[in-house]
Amino acid sequence: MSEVAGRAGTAPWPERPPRRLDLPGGCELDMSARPLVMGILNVTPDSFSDGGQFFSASDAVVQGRRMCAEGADLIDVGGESTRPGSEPVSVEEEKRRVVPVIRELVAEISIPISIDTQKAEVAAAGLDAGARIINDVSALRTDPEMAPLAAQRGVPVVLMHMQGTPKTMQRDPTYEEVVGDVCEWLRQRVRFAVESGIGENRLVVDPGFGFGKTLQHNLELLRRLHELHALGLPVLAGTSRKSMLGRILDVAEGARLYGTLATVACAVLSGAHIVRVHEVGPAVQVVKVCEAIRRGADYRDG
Ligand code: 7PJ
Repeated sequence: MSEVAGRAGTAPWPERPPRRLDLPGGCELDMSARPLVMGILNVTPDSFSDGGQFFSASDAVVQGRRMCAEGADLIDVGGESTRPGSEPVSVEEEKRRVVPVIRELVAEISIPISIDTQKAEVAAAGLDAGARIINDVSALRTDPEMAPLAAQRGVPVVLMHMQGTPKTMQRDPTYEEVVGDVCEWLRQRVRFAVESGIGENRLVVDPGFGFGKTLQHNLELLRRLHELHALGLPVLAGTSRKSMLGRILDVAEGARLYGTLATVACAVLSGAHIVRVHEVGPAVQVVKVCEAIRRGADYRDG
């Protein structure tokens, strides 16, 4: 039986096309060996699910260090909550939260840091502090200076789908056909990014779980995540602790780890290139095991 166990290629899951992302300074992120794990580091008093927990800069740095030790491939630092109904934060306040954390982490760890913001001035400060990727949940729509900034600095951008705005998005999300609509919307944002001078080798697409979507929309996107491969870019999936899990499990945000891991497994088998999670260690294990199942006995990490 052992020769059978070693044979890959008969799995029912879609292939994950190999993708690479060019970082500034001639580095690249390779997503062919296995999907990458992005750790979420929210430096906010009111963020989605770890509200207040990592609000002080030194606590955030400790958490970032821990994520790195647990095997994170990237860390996403954000200073403004985008939870449904949340209020915006000033540029100054957002910079004050994220810049010291990024600066300190960059001095200590070598994995790339992304700055999660919709504001070009905050992104610029984050890049000056050493971040190497922009994660903009508005897909370059909120701030007209964001696309020129990314183009000029030569940094990758995560383009995330959202219907509506964080304040209004969960009121009545409607789609003709959610996967097709999200794909088409992302295709247009990719075109805009490329026309703005951001190379295709510097773009990531993300269906934006929970951003203007019902539970059914989220589940459909997760089941059919591989259809986003048609865009020809790496696909990022962020489901960690989100309310879709609360709807299924009826548990609080802090008790959604197992549910999150089920979505991570599904995302990986559906072809995600990057998973964005709060709990890095458990997600790294899930990613490695899912990848080994897909590939067979020839799987080697790294
Ligand atoms: C996402 C995000 C996501 C990307 C947030 C939270 C909620 N960025 N920022 N994708 N979600 N790219 O931290 O869970 O799904 S905010």
